[in-house]
Amino acid sequence: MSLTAGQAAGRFRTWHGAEPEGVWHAPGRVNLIGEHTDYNNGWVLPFALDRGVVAAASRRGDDVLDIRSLQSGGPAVVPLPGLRPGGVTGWAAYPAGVAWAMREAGLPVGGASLVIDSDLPQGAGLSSSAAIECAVAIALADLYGADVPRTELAALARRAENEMVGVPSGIMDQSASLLCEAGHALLLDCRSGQSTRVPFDPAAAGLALLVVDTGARHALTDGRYAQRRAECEQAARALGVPSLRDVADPARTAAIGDPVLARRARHVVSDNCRVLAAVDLLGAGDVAGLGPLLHDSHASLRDDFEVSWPQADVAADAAERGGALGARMVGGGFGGSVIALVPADDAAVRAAVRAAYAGRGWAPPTFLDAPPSAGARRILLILTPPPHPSSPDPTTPPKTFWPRGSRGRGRPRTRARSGTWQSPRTRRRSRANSPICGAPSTPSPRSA
Ligand code: GAF
Repeated sequence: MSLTAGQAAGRFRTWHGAEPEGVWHAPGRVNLIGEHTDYNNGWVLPFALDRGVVAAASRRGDDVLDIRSLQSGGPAVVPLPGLRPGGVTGWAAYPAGVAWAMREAGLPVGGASLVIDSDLPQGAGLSSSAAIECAVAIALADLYGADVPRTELAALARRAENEMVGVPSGIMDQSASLLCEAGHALLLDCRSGQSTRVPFDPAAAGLALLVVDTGARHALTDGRYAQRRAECEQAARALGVPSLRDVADPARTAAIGDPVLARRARHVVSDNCRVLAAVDLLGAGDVAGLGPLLHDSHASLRDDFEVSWPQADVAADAAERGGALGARMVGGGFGGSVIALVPADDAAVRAAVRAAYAGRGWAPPTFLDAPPSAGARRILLILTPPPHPSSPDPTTPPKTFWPRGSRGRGRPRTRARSGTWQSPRTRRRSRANSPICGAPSTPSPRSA
């Protein structure tokens, strides 16, 4: 983690003339597999990055959010009373939307001064928006003693994105940021909300997950993500099911008359199958077995769901030619990053991708290591009560926040409702809602 609590706290001191009450960190995510399945009530398997967003924060007594970002300028000054969707636009809609959603849910959240710093590239498909939302959510929850379970905090952060920002995203990114644990991926059933930690240690298998930031930027606000979501809903209606999660066999999607909708559905159904196959492989200790699943997922996103982009196709193909066991685009698509399962010594993979880019006259891509890392947490508690002039009462420590800090510095008291991983056989027995997956949808030709 290149971000430090000290840096954010230092900037807070400069801008606000006082110590923050604390500093919180929320990570970005990589989704190992299961793309565009979350809003279809399906399964996803993300893990947290060691990069993310920090929020240095203090309460204010005036019901105003003063939000500053080292990346986006500011400040944005947002009065909370009367705040409605549409009331804030641009980057400040993410943190303001979180405060709005928490208050809408009846949580005792008031004004705050927030300084936000990030070491996640924006628009790289690594969930930089959700990391902002989640850092602000845990900061406000801790500051105001809102003892809300992490799963509910994820739902509120998603509501902020859906209603204040206007992106109809699923629940994956916020859940990953808030619920993931180091050394694990998170199997999330997006219908029941149940989450299961799945041990994921590529290094123990002599492997690593490499992120290739392709340099092409995406924005979920441009309407194409929403269009895919609408197409999935149409496809489910055509099949007479509540959601595409309810389709077990990718072959069944051929019954949809519209060929575009049929392909969209085939991607979702087959990627759901790939998530469950990936979990079984990890349970059997076969990390290398993920390679073909990544390859097939990319082909499906490229050919059936049509959310890939030229740099992703070139990077995924070059990575595999350079020795990756499998590679695929990650996130919503139309720009962003590719992940590749690579040998621990990945020099040949990086060289192959660089060469493919150079051959097309493209600027070189950026590579990021992606060790499965910890979820959102408080990383600094300032033990001296803040003498902030606008605090409700600078002489009185907050009743809920400080006692909690004195009980333990580690994780906030709110706990993820996640289970532990079971053996594939046990889990298969208990997976009442699982589809019985058919053969992979499309054996995939590589891109040229
Ligand atoms: C974006 C969305 F925010 C997620 O909810 C998910 O749909 C993803 O795209 C695609 O899997 O990150």
